[in-house]
Amino acid sequence: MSEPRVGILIGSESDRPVMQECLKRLQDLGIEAELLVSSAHRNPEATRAYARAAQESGVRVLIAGAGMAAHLAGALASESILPVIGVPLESGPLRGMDALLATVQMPTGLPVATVAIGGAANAAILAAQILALEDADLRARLIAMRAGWKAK
Ligand code: RP5
Repeated sequence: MSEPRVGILIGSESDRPVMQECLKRLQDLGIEAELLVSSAHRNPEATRAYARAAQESGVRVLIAGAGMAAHLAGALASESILPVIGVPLESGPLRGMDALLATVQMPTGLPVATVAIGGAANAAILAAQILALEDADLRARLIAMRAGWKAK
């Protein structure tokens, strides 16, 4: 197996069921990916170390899924020049609105491409589209995927 091209981090084990869909979509498109739990708040050192080492280890896109005070995507963006996609997750009394605002409202210069609350599938597809800029086979698979939707 080759090195993962997409690194997916989640803030808690409780985020795994939703973000598993992101991993599955990537794998269905033939993209090597890994999904790890690493909280920006509860394990900041490991999160920082992952972000700093990601590009060197072959990762080309980072995806972060977190709920509530969701700073995981922003933490990755602050430590890496790789594109970062944020997935705000529904969790707690505000049901994802808190995570949406925490993820999307990044300061100028440190963007996080934020998808919808619970948008794990779109995060995977956006990551695939970024990788497809340099990968004609993947581009063909994405076009075929869209054609399949049209047929449905
Ligand atoms: C966030 O708080 C996590 O990303 C999760 O969405 C939420 C709840 O975490 P747990 O209390 O289930 O660990 O940090």
